[in-house]
Amino acid sequence: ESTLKQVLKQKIEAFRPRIQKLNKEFGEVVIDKVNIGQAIGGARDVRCLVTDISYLDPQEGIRFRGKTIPETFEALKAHVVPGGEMPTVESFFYFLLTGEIPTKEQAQEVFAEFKKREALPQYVIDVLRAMPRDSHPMAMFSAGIVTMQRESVFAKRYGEGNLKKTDMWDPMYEDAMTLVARLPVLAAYIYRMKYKGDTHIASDASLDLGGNFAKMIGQVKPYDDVARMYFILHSDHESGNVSAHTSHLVASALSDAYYSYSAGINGLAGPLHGLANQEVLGWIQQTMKKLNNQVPSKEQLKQFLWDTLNSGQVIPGYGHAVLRKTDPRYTAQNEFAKKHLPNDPLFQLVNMIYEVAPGVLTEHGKTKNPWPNVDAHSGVIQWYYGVREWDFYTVLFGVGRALGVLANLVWDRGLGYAIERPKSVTTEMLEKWAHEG
Ligand code: CMX
Repeated sequence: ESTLKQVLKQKIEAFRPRIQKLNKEFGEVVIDKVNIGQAIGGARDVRCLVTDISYLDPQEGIRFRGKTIPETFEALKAHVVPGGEMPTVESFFYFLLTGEIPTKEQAQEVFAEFKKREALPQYVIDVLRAMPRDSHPMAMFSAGIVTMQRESVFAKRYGEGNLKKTDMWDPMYEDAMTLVARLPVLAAYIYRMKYKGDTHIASDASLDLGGNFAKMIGQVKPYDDVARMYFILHSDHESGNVSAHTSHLVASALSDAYYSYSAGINGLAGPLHGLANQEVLGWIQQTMKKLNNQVPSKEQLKQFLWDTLNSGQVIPGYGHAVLRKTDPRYTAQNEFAKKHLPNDPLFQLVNMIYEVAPGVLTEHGKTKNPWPNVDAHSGVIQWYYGVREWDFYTVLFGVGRALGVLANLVWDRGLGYAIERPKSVTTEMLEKWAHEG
């Protein structure tokens, strides 16, 4: 049994009494109340989910296991791949799951586990190949994931009829490890099949998850660091966002990781969520096209932003349901780009949008947050390195998001979280309560 699994077992067992005590002794303590606006408005800000993997502060942005993004990278310094600047996904996943920084040996074990599990079964390839080639890569990604459900260790153990509730995290962990290991291979297969003439590059047993993904899609250094950075930055954003919440909700019915994450991917594919990074690039390209590929002046850019808003569209990559400041995931990518692609015209345009859009959005007066989110930056770095098939960008998000979602699902089972079942009311009831004040 791997060290990670043993550490996890200890941690889960030590943590479980905290949840049981809260639930049993303090279950009636009120932590929030819900108003009509929230019932109609997507449950915005209602505190009714619990996770210890990450926390999103509206001002400061995400913390993974209590650490900001720069603190996380600093803490994982020993796991930076030689010659690069980003830590391995393997070490980060250990950290997300346990809250501890792994030793070199512990990270090496995760690496070896992933290698053992990563091979994409032929039947998945057959299913992908049977889909119309113009299917969106997110539809292929989701289908690929759910196709592997037949291998779920959780479903099998549950079906045997003697799986104790306190042991459920164990097969969930097994499924999570296999899924995380296979997702980059699945994503790379889709990429090469759809966009690179159906030519494929074999997995390299010597490379870490990020480096191997880069190689499999046909990229060279420093794209391996781009891959590691992307997967880490996109991993987790607490539990209420659509992809994380959908996965948690589906898993709460004791559906396995394959069913749950495939569902989460379907949510990530929406333009208000993960698809925004594809939309950003589309928007930028459109803007450049109108100007015969010249970088616009600030005045022209202002006009394009207003045209977009006036036609009833959102400015993709701007605004957020929780954040009220610039997303530190945007900042982390901006710093990387400043170092590696300072003179790239699209990067310069991204920076110019950052100077102009918050003012326009503030004047427009609707959004509660005029600042950029993670998606405002991701596409531009991909484009620079030659990953120009922008409908693939959300798949990259999905490979990364799996790290957070699956870590959460393991803990959900470990702590025995209940099936989700919020209560609905009728409009008539709302009107009655509105009338009564
Ligand atoms: N451009 C124009 N209008 C915007 C806007 C933007 N970028 N962001 C919010 N608004 C509008 C909303 O559409 C809403 O308008 P209505 O009252 O007409 O419905 C109003 O401002 C208030 O919205 P809000 O409370 O500020 O934001 P929400 O929590 O409802 O929505 C989000 C959050 C992200 C969906 C929204 O900001 C948005 O659509 N942004 C653009 C798409 C995007 O970048 N999504 C990616 C988010 C990160 C991710 O999940 O990947």
